[in-house]
Amino acid sequence: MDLKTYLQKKKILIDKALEELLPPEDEFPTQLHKAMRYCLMASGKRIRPILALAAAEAVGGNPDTIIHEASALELIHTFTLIHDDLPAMDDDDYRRGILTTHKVFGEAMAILAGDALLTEAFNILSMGFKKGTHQATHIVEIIKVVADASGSKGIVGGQVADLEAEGKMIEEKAVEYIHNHKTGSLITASVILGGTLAGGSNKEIVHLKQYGESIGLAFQIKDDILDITGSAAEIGKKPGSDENKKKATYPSIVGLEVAEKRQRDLYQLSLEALESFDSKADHLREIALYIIERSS
Ligand code: GRG
Repeated sequence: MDLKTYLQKKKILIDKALEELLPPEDEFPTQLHKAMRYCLMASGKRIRPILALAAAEAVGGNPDTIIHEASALELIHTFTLIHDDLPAMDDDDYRRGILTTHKVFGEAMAILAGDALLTEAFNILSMGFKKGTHQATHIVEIIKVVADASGSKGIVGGQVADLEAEGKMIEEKAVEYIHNHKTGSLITASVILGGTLAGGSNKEIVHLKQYGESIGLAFQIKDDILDITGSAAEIGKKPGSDENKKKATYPSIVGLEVAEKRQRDLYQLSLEALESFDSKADHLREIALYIIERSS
């Protein structure tokens, strides 16, 4: 199966799980449930859940057994998008090709929909114990990994550094901190989650973490590049917004050419991290290439 088909098939599985996991729109409080579904069910690549499934495969596990936990990652990711777009943060009007959640439902409801997605994600992560689908130790481990990736030393820390860097000329190391935290941490957590739930060894998890860190940084560098080179149809929002907001991005600090070289180097590093894995890790290898070559 080529990667395009693989990504499409996995996206269908994740979309189906998300549909089942979220409260229906007509359940009270209906405005909240509508707002939670609005951005979540819009077209997203679902790359974080797919990475979790591919990591489960890489350690010889059955990805079908971790669909719910993988989908929880998409709830967290969507929550960060909704809050990132708020007037108090990046103040964006479009996301995933549609108006942002606060533009449609108002700011208060967008904040609350994000809050509810985040808390529901941890609820879903804990469910495997009650259902008896996963070992309690694995569930506790992944909850810690995802909580660490989300908090002040993860996404929130990266977002704060990102907001503080607006309009400033900062060092490459500082942009790397922003990218590794606001974006890389959840991507790394995704592969650790998949590997852990599928019973990967400590050594395998260490290598998956290295892989995640490389592709996580590469993913945000590509995001920066697409904001310059992509079209609105491809990226689902207005291009050039980083420059307009004077965001500290990789290309703005080191130039487009160096940024492109850096992501190719990170791709190589991600392959090296997977050297001890056999062909079961091929989807992870192919996804790493997709990350630096994608156009959306
Ligand atoms: C996690 C507690 C907690 C708070 C969040 C708002 C915030 C704090 C952080 C913002 C983080 C953020 C939005 C980072 C950008 C990540 C990124 C590259 C988004 C685009 O991801 P894609 O390309 O988008 O995977 P799709 O739409 O395909 O899912």
